[in-house]
Amino acid sequence: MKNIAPAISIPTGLGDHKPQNQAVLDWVHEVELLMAPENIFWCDGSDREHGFLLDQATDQNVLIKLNEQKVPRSYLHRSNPNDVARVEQFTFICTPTKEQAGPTNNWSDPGATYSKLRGMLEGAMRGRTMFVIPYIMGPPDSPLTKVGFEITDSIYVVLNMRIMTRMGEIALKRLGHNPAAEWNRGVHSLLDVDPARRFICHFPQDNTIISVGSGYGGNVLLSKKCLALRIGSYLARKQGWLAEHMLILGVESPEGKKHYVAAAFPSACGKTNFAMLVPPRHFAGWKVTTVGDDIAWMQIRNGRLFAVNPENGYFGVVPGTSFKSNPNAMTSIERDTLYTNVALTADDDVWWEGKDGPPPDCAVDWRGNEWTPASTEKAAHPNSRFTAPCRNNPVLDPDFEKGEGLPISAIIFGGRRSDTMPLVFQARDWEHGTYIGATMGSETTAAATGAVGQVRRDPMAMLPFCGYNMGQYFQHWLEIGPRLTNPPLIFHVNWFRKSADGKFLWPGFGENMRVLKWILDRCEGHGGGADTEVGTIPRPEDFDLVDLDVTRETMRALFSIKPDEWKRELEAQQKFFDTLGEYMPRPLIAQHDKVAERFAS
Ligand code: OXD
Ligand code: MN
Repeated sequence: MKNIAPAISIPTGLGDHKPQNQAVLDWVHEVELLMAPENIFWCDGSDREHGFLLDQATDQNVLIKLNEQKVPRSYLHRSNPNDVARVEQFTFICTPTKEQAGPTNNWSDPGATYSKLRGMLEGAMRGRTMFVIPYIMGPPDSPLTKVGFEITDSIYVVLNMRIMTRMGEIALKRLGHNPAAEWNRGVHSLLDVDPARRFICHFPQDNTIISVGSGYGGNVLLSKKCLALRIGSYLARKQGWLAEHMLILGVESPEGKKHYVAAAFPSACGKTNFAMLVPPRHFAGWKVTTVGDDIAWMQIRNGRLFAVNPENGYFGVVPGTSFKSNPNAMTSIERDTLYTNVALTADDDVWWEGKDGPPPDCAVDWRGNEWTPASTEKAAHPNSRFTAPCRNNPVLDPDFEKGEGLPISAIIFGGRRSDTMPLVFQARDWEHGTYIGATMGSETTAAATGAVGQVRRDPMAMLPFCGYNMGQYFQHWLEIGPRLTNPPLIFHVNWFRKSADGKFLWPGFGENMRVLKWILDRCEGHGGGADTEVGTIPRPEDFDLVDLDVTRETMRALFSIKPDEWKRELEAQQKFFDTLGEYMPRPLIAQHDKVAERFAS
């Protein structure tokens, strides 16, 4: 069988940057003995190393160099067509007992799983180069920052990790010599990219991740979903902080008053767009800045929640991204970007469905086949991605790297719901807000394999990412509340409600500023609202519609709370709570019952 990741030959002076920490050296040696690579490349994160690896990746056809004039320093990668999204069915939490992983996770026994994976990894890197990537998650000087090492045989992973994390020397410095220091062990091998031998396994008690058989970012950039969320959430509970699937944005009024907001939406539901929002003309003088677009780590300081973005890059969904929908993302990806599974034009530019302007007359689609506008297939895969550095974002928050984090005034939960959920409503308090997050539902998207468009419970957008029992995760949230003397206010939004004829009722994108403005008014104590069965909604006079082409009737539809829809919603919530059995915290059941009572009375 053809080796899909042939070894590179390593020039002197590169690939030899070992740490001083004996625990890391011992672990790498152990993995080397198991996987028998041809050689080992210790990454240092330098520019010289970067240039060398890019040359190797293009020589091996892992990357295609794009037009230097149109997209400088950028490349296209085509994945194996069987490997285009996260695989939740093959993702495991390997805790000592099944209960510790809880019913929302796939569980497998740690001992048996280590043996199975060891069998698969034995000799897996024969004829390949084993890359060792040291990295940190979090700003360089933050108390929340974590060190990780990822071993991989994929040069594509190395080049992505260089964008997504702070990689190389900086991690060795942070780790130091202490062999007992906390650090994450990540092992990844492409094996033969066979879905039958694809497993993403987490061992929270050992701070270890083993991922095999995939090259897709969400499965193999172990810093992201695996460390920052699954292992991260486990560590967060143990250590008293929060690891969440949330964007973080800053919003500043024309008078210079600034707030930070964190928002949890499921995968491919617009976190990147919201984090880079451009306020419409009516909001001249308002500024929205991005701290993060996917993950928030939050700690309590002086009774407030402070958030950092542990990442250093964006791994975003490409289709639909345009100067109209997200100009800041477009600027972020016009250079220094790795594209995965988009189309290639005749002049070596990239194209995707939803990009500005007309489609090209002909292109090569994401599978490498000829494509024209008459083709029935999509040119770009619906989950095609960009990997781009945060520093490319023209609205990157100036305090993006502030180690202590940024104070969070509001937390927003939101799903993709064609019906039931109003445009926005506010929770009464932290406990009610925790209930709203815990009962979030959303229609599934192409970010994970499986059917698209089906409503499923996705509590706090963490269903695929919580590294332990979801009931205990809810309890952890409940316990954070009383520790906050100045808690963020909690809201729920839904940009995706549709009319009876299937059209979106709300324009979304920049116009979401109007919802954000009401949220800020509430945070500052001067926004009005009306109490409903589910929470507080803005009254017509509380919500700024000036210069917006949305009728009062549409607004009524956007805010309508229909008892028959809510009956179904409450039943679905109850059914989900039931699955958590004895781990389901009583206060959240009581919150559910209170809403049900309000509809009954
Ligand atoms: C992501 C995801 O890639 O949530 O961020 O799938
Ligand atoms: Mn995500």
